[in-house]
Amino acid sequence: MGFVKSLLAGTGLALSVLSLPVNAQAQTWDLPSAYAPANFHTVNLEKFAAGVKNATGGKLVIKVHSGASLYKATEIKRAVQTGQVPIGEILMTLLSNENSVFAADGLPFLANSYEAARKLAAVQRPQVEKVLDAQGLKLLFWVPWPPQGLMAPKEINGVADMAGLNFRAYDKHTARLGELVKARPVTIQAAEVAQALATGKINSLIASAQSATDYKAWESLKYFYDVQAWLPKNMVIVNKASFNALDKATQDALLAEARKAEEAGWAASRETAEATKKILATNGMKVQPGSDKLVAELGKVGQQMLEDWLSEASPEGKAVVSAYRK
Ligand code: PCA
Repeated sequence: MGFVKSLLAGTGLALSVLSLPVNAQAQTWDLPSAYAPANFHTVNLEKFAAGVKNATGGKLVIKVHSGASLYKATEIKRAVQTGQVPIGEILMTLLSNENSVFAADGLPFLANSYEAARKLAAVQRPQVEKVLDAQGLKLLFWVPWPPQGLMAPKEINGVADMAGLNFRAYDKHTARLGELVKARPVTIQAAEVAQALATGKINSLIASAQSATDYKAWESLKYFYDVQAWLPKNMVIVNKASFNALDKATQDALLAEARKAEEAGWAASRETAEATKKILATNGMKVQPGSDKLVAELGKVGQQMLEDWLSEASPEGKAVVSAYRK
């Protein structure tokens, strides 16, 4: 190229005349995410990125920025929507203020197994796609977290035992749950939880065994109750303008890889649920199912939350729950 450049230097011709058409140029897309590098969601994103690179012959390269290193968990949606980044991963329930349809999978005990989560996802998808579309966004794929369990520093035999605990919440639902059990909810996103546990700012939380592993919860908490309360989803969204700017072959490759990542992600979630519970136990946590009393009482709290949520839910949110119940 140096020779060509020096030839051109004398002619006044711009070098860009010789470069490839825009569509054929390689593009790099930054993908912000909020969870730890070893978290199965992040691992799945890396595989998705590798698949896209491979399928497009390197024309589209996705660079994953995990651990909220590029944007905070709560900022990723806006960053994608405003085109600061073309693509991102976000815990969907964090968007409940925009439309309650985003939080239907964060309701305790509405859908609390992988089978139920699949059924909920199937009815939630068209409604979520509709809302995202109106915002200039497109859902590429979504993957559930493993079932949510309760972690505490002491034995919890019923919700009364949760009263007064410094309870970490990650969204509106978990904050409400904390209130209803008379704990002291404080909302903290994943990247800051390990420190909040270490300093005692929080001493209880509801999250997956995967997250408990990311947080090394065993360093301060002894009990993990596998109450399997719900399976919230992370979704990968793309800015529609960025997507539309891709050539057709690249779009198709991206969508095909997204479908693969969704399948692989659901399978990985199931495996991770079991594997990470073992990690907790190996590190000394008491991993056990919740007592019948605890599960029944949490179920009651969930029932109340569902009723409250339905009374204010958006039409899309209501449609999801009624379709799910059919
Ligand atoms: N972990 C995420 C949300 C759901 C989960 O299992 C968190 O701790 O923020």
